[in-house]
Amino acid sequence: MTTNQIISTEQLREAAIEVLRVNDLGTMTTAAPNLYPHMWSWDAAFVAIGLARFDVPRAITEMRTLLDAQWSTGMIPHIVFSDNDTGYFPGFDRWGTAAAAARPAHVKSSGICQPPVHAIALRHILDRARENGGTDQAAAEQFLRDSFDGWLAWHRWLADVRDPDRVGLIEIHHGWESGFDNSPRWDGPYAAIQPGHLEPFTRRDTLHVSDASERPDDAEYAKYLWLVQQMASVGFDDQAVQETVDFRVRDVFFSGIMAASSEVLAELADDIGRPEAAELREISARFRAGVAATVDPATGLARDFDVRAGRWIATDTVSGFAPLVAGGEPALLDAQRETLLGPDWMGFPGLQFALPPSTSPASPAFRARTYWRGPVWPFLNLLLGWACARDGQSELHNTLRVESLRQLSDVKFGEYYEPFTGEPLGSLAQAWTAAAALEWLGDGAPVDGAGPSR
Ligand code: 9WN
Repeated sequence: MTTNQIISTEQLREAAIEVLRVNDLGTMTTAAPNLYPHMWSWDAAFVAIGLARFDVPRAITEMRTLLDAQWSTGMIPHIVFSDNDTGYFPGFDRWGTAAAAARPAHVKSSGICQPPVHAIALRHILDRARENGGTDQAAAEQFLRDSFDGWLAWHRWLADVRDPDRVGLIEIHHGWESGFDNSPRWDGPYAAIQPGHLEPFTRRDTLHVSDASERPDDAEYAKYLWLVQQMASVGFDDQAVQETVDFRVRDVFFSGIMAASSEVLAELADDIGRPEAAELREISARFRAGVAATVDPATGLARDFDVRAGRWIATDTVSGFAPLVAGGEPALLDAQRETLLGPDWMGFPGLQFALPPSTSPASPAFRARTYWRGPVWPFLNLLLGWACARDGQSELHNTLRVESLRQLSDVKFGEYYEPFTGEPLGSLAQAWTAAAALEWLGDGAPVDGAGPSR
C-alpha cells in the first residue's frame, strides 16, 4: 500500500513543471522520457493545458507543432515523430507513411488519429492568457485566429470521413486511435482478426517498463501491426482504408469527446467572430445524440459498436461514461453520475483513491496492473472533472480534484496507477500526468497536505 508523503502544493507544482521540462524537446514535449520519445496528439493537448498554467507561449508552441503535422485531409496524426526514432516501436519507417499522399512532407507522423481534445486545450490556453493579460493574451488570441482553420478542418474531417452515415459516432480503424489501446472494449473486434504475413518486428516498449505484464502482449502487438500494414498497403487513403482494414468500430468515448470539443470550438469561433459556430454546434448536437443513443438500458453505460460484426460492444469500462463527457439530458447525466460514484466505480471497496479505474473491478475483465484493463489513468480524471465543472457539478469536480491530487502527491507522475495499492505503473514522468497535476492545482483552492492514503 502506498503512503504518499505529505508534500506542499508548491512542491507538487515544482515537480510537475520539472517533468514537463525534462520531456521538453524545444517545440514538442515527449509523452514520456523513454517509453514514448515523440509527441502524441491527445497527450499534446493535455500537456498544453498544463503548460498554460506557467508558460502560455510554450503552450501555444505545443499546439502549433501538432497542427503543423496536420494532413491535407484535415486529419491530425496520433504521433508526430521527433528526431529520436530509435527508442519507440513502431517508428516512422515501420508506419509506412513516407508514401502517404496526404502527409505533409516536412513532418514525420503516423497515419491514424486520436480523440479531438484539442479545442478544449485551446480554451484553457485562452483563459489562462486572458487572466495574465498583456503579451500572453495577445499571443493566444492571435494564435487562435491564425490556427482556427486548421482545427475546423480537423473537426470537419472527423464529422465527414469518420461518420459518413451521420449516426453521431466516430469510426476508428485501430485500437490506438481510441487511446484505450488494449481495453476489453476491443477484445471482440481483435479476436476476429487473423494477421496475414507480417514483417518481423522487435518490440521496444517492454524494455522501458519493469514488468512486461503491465503492457499489451505479443499476440496483441501482432494485430496492432497487422492493421498498420493493411493501412500502409493502401497509402493511408481514407476511402481505401475503410474498405480494407480489419478493425472498424464506432468508438463512443471518442465520439463523446467530439461532441464536447465541437461545442468548445463553436464558442471559440464566436469569440473571434468566425461564422462557423452554427455548423460546429450542429456537429456537437449530432455526436451528443449519437452517444446518448448507445446507452445500454440494462447498465446505463454507453457502448461501442463493432461495424464488421454488426454488434454492440457492452463493457464495464470507463468509456461507458462518454455521456458525461459529451454532455446531454440531465436525467441521463444524473444517472451516470450516480453509477460513477457507486460501488462498482469510485466507491468500489478498498480503492486507494476514489477515482474510476479504466475497467470496473467488479468486471471479470478487470486486471489491476495491466494498462487499459484496470489501472487508473490520471489524465482521464482531469477530463471528467472538466466536464463536471462545465455542467455545474462542483461537488463531483471537487472529489475528483482532491482525490487526484492525493494520488499525484507521490510525485512519480505515473502513466497509470494500480487502483488498490496506488502504485504508479507503466512509465514514470509521464508528461500528461504532470500536466494534470498542474491543472488540478490551478483549478481551485489550495489542497495542502494532499498526502497519506485513506
Ligand atoms: C500507442 C502516449 C500514448 C497514449 C495512449 C496510450 C499509449 C501508445 C503505445 O501511449 O499508446 O499510441 O505505444 O502504447 O494508450 O492513450 O496517447 O502516452
